[in-house]
Amino acid sequence: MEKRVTQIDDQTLLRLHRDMLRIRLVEEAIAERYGEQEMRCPVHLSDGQEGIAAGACLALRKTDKIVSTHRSHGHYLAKQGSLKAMLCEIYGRAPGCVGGRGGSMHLLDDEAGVLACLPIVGTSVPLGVGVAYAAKRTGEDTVVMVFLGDAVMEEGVFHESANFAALHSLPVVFVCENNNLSFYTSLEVRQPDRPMTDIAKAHTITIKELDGNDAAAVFEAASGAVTQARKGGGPSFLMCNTRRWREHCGPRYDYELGQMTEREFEALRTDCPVARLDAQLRKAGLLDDVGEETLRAELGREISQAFEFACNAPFPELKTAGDHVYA
Ligand SMILES: Cc1ncc(C[n+]2csc(CCOP(=O)(O)OP(=O)(O)O)c2C)c(N)n1
Repeated sequence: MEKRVTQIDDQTLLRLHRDMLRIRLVEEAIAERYGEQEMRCPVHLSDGQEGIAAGACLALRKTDKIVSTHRSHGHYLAKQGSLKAMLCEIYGRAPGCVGGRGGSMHLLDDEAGVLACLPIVGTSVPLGVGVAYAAKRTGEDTVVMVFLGDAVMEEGVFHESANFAALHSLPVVFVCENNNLSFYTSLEVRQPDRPMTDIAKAHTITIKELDGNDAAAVFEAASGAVTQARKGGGPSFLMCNTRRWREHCGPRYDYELGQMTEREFEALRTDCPVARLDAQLRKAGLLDDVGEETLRAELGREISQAFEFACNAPFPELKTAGDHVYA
């Protein structure tokens, strides 16, 4: 068996691979069934970005908390949110994690530490910082991980919150998924001559820029940031570079919309976080064809059962339509 370079133990590498593959298969199944028109909410899929969700969340304890964005499925699943509750939510069914009223962009799972997923760009940041502030004031041993897209750096609330987190040395880890795009506008157009790490540096936060398609690297960086936060060392900002494969919102691939050529898309796909770790595990003798088939079959069973559960679950009762409405 060949020796690996990474310091991460074998079980952790296998777990990272499993978590990424699970996210990929769930989202592929969503994309495949989306055209049936039974899921009536918008979906922002994250194929190509799974390394960040899996690597960052694995650095957390169950009691730690995350706040996510509109592109949230990967974070929710990596933090062990319930798959059945997530699919019921996307199908608008009563056992959904917010009773079938919120859809894909409003997932939460208290028990797993998924506090909220929020569709308004930038709002994951003040919410997470507020929770970290509360944890610090009450002496609770909790680290809060805040996921944000690169477009959030262009919202004033990021800067106010990051400044506050630094001033109060809060136990928070900002994980920026830099997929280079806000809808279809690239960073080169939005922020010419202004590297985002420089923007974050202004808040005197510990900063690390890394390859988001390397789940092991994300895990290592996130573990360091979480340890620092837990010890009272204050916030970190991890800028994880990646690319999304599908359209901004919906099941199609970007080349199908003419946003890139098929050739460019194929080039993007050669840097797949799942395939990368897969190859590494095989090289190290930790995974082979049989192992991979067994894993895919096991995940496939779990996923089809969860879809079946969601598709057969009841819709919320009409008489509850006014519940939780404060107006
Ligand atoms: C405050 C606000 N402005 C605009 C939008 C519309 N909007 C939805 S997603 C999005 C782009 C977000 O880009 P980014 O945060 O980088 O995440 P990505 O979609 O690339 O994962 C925008 C502008 C919004 N939801 N909220």
